[in-house]
Amino acid sequence: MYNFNKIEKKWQEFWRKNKTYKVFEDSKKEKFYVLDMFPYPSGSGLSVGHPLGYIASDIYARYKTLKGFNVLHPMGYDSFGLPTEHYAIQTGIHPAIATFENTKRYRIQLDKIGFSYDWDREIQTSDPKYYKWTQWIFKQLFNSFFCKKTQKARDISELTAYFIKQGNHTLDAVCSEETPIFSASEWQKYSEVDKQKILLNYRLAFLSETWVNWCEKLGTVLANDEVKDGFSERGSYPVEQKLMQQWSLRITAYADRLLDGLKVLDWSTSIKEIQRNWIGKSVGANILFSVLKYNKNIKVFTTRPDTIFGVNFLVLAPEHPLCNVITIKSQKKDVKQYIDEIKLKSEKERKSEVKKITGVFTGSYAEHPITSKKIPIWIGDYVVSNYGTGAIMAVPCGDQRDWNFAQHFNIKKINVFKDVDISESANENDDIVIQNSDFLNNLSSSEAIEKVIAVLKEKGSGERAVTYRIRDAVFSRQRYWGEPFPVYYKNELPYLLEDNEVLELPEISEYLPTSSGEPPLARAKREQWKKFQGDRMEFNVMPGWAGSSWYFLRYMDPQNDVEFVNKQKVNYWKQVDLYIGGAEHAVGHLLYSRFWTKFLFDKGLIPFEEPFKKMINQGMILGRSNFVYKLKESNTFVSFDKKDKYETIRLHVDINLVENDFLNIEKFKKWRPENSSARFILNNDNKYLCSYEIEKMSKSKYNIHTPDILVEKFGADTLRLYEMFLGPIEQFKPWDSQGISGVHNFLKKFWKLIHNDKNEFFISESPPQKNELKNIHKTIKKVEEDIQRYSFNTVVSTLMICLNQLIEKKCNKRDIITDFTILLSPYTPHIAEEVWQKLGHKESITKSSFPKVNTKYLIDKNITYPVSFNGKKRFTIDVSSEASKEDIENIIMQYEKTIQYLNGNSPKKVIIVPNKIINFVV
Ligand code: ANZ
Repeated sequence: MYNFNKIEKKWQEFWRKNKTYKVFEDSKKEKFYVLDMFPYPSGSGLSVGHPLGYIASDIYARYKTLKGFNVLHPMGYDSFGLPTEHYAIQTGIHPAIATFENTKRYRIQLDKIGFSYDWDREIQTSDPKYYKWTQWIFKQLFNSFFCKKTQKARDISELTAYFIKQGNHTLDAVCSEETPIFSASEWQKYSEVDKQKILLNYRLAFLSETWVNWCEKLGTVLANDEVKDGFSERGSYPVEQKLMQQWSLRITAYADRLLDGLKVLDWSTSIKEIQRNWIGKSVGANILFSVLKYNKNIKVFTTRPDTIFGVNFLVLAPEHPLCNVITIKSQKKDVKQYIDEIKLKSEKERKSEVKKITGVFTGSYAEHPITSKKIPIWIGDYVVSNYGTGAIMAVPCGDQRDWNFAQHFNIKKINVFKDVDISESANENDDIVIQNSDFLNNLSSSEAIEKVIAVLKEKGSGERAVTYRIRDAVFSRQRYWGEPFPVYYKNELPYLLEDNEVLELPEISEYLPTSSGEPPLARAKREQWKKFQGDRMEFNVMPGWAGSSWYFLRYMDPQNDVEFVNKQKVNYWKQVDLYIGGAEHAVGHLLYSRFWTKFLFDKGLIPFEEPFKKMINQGMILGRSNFVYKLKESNTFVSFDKKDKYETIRLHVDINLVENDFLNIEKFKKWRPENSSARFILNNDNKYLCSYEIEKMSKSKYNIHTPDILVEKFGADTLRLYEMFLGPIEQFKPWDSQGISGVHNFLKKFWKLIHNDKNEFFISESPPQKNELKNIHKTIKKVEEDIQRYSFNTVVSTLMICLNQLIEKKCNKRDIITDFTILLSPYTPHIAEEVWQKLGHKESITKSSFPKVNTKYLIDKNITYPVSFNGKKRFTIDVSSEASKEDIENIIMQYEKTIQYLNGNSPKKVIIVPNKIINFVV
C-alpha cells in the first residue's frame, strides 16, 4: 500500500532536519537562479491556483540540481499592502500581527507541498531588517541624477561641483521642466533653500507637484482604476484632480534603456509589447507658437511637423498653466467653469470618452511660425496635460480628433490640402505627398518633416523632440502599512536621515487619515518616531512595488546587516535565470524592478542591468462556480431547469454544497442562518439543479479548491503531478478535481511494481534487456527535452507511458527503476526519496544526478524477414531487431498482406526463426 501521508511527512521532516535545500556560493559549481514571484500573504490562504507556478519552478530547480548546478531557489513574502491595512482599520488588529498570522499559514501550506526552498533565505518586505535596505536604495536614488551624455545615474555631488564651476547652461542631464537656467556665480548666490529646490529638479527620487485623483472624503489619492465617473469606487465619494506634492521616481530618464533592454530578454512577445507601449516612444518636434498680445509662447509636441501648413487652431489641455494667463476678459467666466468641470473627471475617463467633445475658446490668438497667420487658441480635454507638452497644433485635415473638434465648434476656414483624404491621412506617418503647402510641395512626408524642422530651427521656433508616454512614477501613498520614508522636513524642504539605520514605522492609534486629511502617519507623536528630526517627519509611505523591485537581490544575502547585498555574493548569483509568475505584472512590478536594477548597476553595486533573463507567465487556474436561483422578494429557490417561469436572482453557492451540480439541500440550509427557512422548487426528478460557470477562482465566488484538502486526500506528490498534467503551463485552464485520481493511480501502480503483496520492497537484480534499456533511455531523452522547453505537462504523460511499458514487461529491474525514480523525483520528490532509500542509498535523491541518455540504446535496427506460406516465399516485412517472438507474431498477424494471403483462414502454425524467416503453415 502506498501510504503517501506517512511518506510525505517523513521526508518533509528529513529535509527540514538535514537542511537538504540549503545552498551556499560554491565557486566550483555553475550557479542557476530559479525564482517565483513571491506572494502577498492574504487572509484567505493559498488556493490550488497559487502553487501552479511554484510547482513548475520547483521541478525546474530540482532538475537543474540533478544536472549538477548550484541552484538558488528561495521564497518570501511581499507583505506590505492594502488588504492588511483595511483589515486593521476594520478590526483594530495591528497589520504586523495579521501579517504574521497570514505568513505562518502560508508557510504551513507551502511546506505541505514539498518545495525545495532554502527557507533560511526567507524575506518579508515588511520586516524592518528588510525595509532598512529599501529605504537605503531610496536614499541612493535621492542622491543621484541622470547624466544624458553617459546615459547613466551619477552622484548628486558631481552635479553640485559642476554648478559651482559652470552653472547649468551646458549641462546635459535629465531634469524637471521648470528648472531655471543659471550661471556659476548665480548658483553661488542662491540661498541654501533655493539650492535644495534646484537639486530636487535633478534627483532621481524627487518631490513635486503632481496631478492626482484626490478623494476628499476618503482622505487619499486614488489610482485611476479606483475611480468611476468622477466618484470613488469604494463609497461613491466625489473625486477631483488635485495638484499635490508627491514623491516620484524619475523612471522616464531610463525610458530608452528600458526599451533597448527588452531586446535581450527571453520573455513572451506580448509582455515585451505591453512594456514597449507603456514606454511609448514618439519621435517628432516641439514647435513654439507665440501668443499675440501676451508675450508668451505655447510649445506644442507633434509627430507630424510636415503638416504645419494645415494648422487651424491650437488646443491646450485644461490643466495647462497658460490657460488662465492668456484667456481674454470676456472669456474668463466660461473658461473657469469649463476647467472646474474637467477637474471632476479622471484622466482615464477623459481618454475613454471618444465621442463627447468638450472645449472652450480662450479668445486669444497665436502667430503661425511660418505663415504668420492668426490662429485661435482653444482649451479642450482631448489634449492630456501629461503627454508631450500638454498642447497641440490642430490639423483637422490630418488628424481625426482635430477634425471632430473643429466640426463641433464650427471652427471656420479649415485648410484642406488638395488630394489628401482625411480618414486616410489621420494618424499615419506614411509618405503622403502634401500639395498646396508652400515649400513642402511635392516632398514626401519624411522629407517634409526634415525640411520643416530645419526651417523652424533656423527661426528659433522649433526643434526635434522625443516624447514618451511613460510618466515618472508616483512613489508616495497616504497609507500606513508601507515603508516609511527616511526623510524629515526643515523649512518645508525634505532632507534624508543621515545614518544608515532603519526608520521603523511608528505605532499609531488608528490607521485612518487625520481629520485634516493628512496621511495616517501624521497621527504619530514626536516621541513615537524613534528618530524625529527637523520640523516634522514625512507622513507618506512607499507604494507596494518598492519592496518587490529589488527582493531578488536580497535572497542572495538575506541576513546582511551592513550591505543590501554582499558584492561577492551578487557576483556569484547574478541575474535570475528563470522567473515564473503572473502576466498581470507586465507593467508595474516588472518595469520597476528593471528600472531599479539598471540604477543599481549604474552605481556599480551589481554587475548586471536586467533582473530576469528568462520569464514564464503561468496561466490562471480557473474555478467552476455553481449558482442557485432565488425568487425575487422571497426565500424560495428554484431549480435551474425550472427557473425560466419565474423572476429570479442568480446567486453564487459554495461548491462544497454541490455534487455533480445537484444541491445538497440539508447542507445548504445550514450554510447561512437565513437559509434555514428557505423553500425549494425542485425539478421533475425531485432534485435541485444548479447552473455553473467557469470563472476566476476567488473567495467571493465560493469556488476555491484549497491544496490542503487535496494533499490530505491524495498526497502532495499527486497534487504536484496533477497540476502539471492539467495542460501547458502558460495556458488558462479550469480546475477539475475529478482527473486527480487518474494521476494518483499512476503513483499507486509505480508503488505496486516495486512491492510484493506484503508491501515489501521487491526489485530484480538481473541486468536489463535491450528493449528495457531502450524504453528507459527513450524516456530519459524525452523527459529532458521537454523540461528544457518548459513543457511540464508532456513529461507527465511520457512518464506514464514508460511506466505502462515497464508494467507490461513486468520489469522491476534495479537499473531501470533507479533511472525512473530519478526522472520522477523533480515532480514527486517524496515517493522518489522513499524509493531511493529503499534502493539502498543513504543520501537524499537530490544529491544524485540526472541519468545520461545512451544513444546506443535508441537505435532502431530493422531486420527484413522473408514471409512464406507453406514454404513458398510471398513477400518481405521489416521488423525491429528488438522485437520478441511474440511481438513479431503480433505484427505479422495484423499485416495487410498476411490477411490477404490467409484469405479468412487461420494458420495451423506460425514458425518464426529470429533474424531469419517467418513461415505460415495453413
Ligand atoms: C499635428 C498632427 C497632424 C498630429 C497629424 C497628428 C497627425 P503619438 O503618436 O501618440 O505620440 N498630441 C500631442 N500631444 C498631445 C496631447 N498632450 N494630448 C493629445 N494629443 C496630443 O501622437 C502624437 C500626436 O498626438 C501629435 O502629433 C499631436 O497631434 C497629438 F496629421 O500634431 B499631432
